[in-house]
Amino acid sequence: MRSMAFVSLLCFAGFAVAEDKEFQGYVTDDMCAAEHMMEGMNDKECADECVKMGAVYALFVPDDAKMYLADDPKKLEPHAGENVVVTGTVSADGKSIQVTSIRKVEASR
Ligand SMILES: [Cu+2]
Repeated sequence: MRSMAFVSLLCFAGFAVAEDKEFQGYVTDDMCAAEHMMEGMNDKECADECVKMGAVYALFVPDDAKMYLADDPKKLEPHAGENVVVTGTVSADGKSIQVTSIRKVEASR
């Protein structure tokens, strides 16, 4: 009987955790978002430069026409300018993603 109670407790905890979602988009910075403004630079160079000037890496998701910040922008840094799928959960305010994993994808914009 005791073990039964333990198992049902575990199940309950499982439901309380927000579900991971996949976000397909590309890594940019929060200053440029969807469009990079600096001429003569590719997306990665622009994002890197913007971050040097105080921006943070962010994920732009074209399907949502929305930009998300990451819980830790450093997780996005190695993927600057790349198309990626980020797995994670959205924060309560909907502005940032608690990143579980990031994988690079070949995708057309
Ligand atoms: Cu930029």
